[in-house]
Amino acid sequence: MKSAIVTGISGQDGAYLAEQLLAKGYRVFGTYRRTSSVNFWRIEELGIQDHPNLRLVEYDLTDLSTSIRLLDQSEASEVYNLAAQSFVGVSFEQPLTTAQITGIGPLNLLEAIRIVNPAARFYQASTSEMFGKVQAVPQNESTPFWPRSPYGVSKLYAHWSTVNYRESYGIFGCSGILFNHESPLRGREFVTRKITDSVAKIALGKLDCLALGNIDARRDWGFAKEYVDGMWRMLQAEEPDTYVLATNRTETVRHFVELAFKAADIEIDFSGEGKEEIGVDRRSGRTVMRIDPRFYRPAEVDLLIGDPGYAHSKLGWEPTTSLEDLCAMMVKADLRRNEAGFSF
Ligand code: NDP
Ligand code: GDR
Repeated sequence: MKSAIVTGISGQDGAYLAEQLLAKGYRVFGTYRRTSSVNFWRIEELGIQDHPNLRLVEYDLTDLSTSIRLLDQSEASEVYNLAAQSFVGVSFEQPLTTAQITGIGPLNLLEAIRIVNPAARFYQASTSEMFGKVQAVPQNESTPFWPRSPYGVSKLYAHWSTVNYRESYGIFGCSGILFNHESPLRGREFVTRKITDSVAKIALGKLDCLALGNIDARRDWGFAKEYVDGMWRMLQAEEPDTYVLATNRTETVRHFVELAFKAADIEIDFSGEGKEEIGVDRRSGRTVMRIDPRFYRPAEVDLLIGDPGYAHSKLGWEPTTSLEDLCAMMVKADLRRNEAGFSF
């Protein structure tokens, strides 16, 4: 039986990846952080928390000795590093913590692999945020980087560390440059889930209005379940490499707002401009969306659109879920949760 380490199993991608690896017959060592109230709602929602081949391990990415023990005790042949301080907005408030976890953290795992088992294959969760102020449209594996946040800068350090361990020590290190991917398991601080959860609450009469920041930002949004399959494919390839995973379609946050309300059977009209813009429910005339400047960022990534052609040709990877279906799936899940009286 193959063993794999998945760091960050309490997060969106960690939960989906663990589910897929377990279904493929892997023994999975899923890591979580010790906090005062550990929350496993995602793996509970997927129904894998008591799977006999799943072992939950307490772990912090910033700790080298734990990384070494993890590699040693798990005897893992594949290591998926999904753990990170992953929220771009917070990285402006906590740049040093973000650098320590998201930037230097992966180096602990790379060192542990070098020391304990150099044959282990490594996946690093890199990001389209590394393109930041984009230098080409669409972005692919050879587009120059220009990160626009402490998060993006930190991820770039981890990306180059992965490439460097590949070139220096022959470690099978893959960097997946993944564009935004969403799902009903997305954290509520990220814009898509914030929108679908708020829309569900508005539709159920539990909230009056959704407050957002820059709704002109454009993102390339895909379905998380398909992206974690791409991570696995990268580690099964003959050679380690860097790959972009994306849908090659970009839309504004405003468009996602419109789709989400539509999925809850609410038609909205936008009026006003910039920070005065509002969204009005056509039927009731009520304002259901407004701008709150607190959600603006010191520097914005205006436009992301990725070209997944290389991953398609090398790995046979292809996204299939449309943004409309993804958004409807998320709204449906949030309506169900809010009707039942809980929502994580
Ligand atoms: P989440 O924020 O949902 O999950 C992040 C995970 O990292 C959580 O399990 C979190 O644990 C854990 N974590 C945070 N700090 C530490 C630490 N110091 N030690 C160990 N674990 C830690 O992110 P996603 O699942 O959405 O993303 C997975 C990875 O992919 C991240 O690295 C993210 O930056 C990257 N990425 C994500 C994209 C996306 O669109 N989703 C796109 C491109 C890259 P806890 O629950 O305790 O906070
Ligand atoms: P992002 O995702 O920064 O792209 O990082 P997020 O959903 O946070 O923001 C997307 C865009 O929406 C704009 N926005 C808002 N964002 C949030 N969170 N809240 C708001 O109220 C709001 N209003 C407008 C943002 O300014 C931004 O332009 C995600 C994370 O998963 C990263 O870990 C990952 O690396 C990248 O995607 C790819």
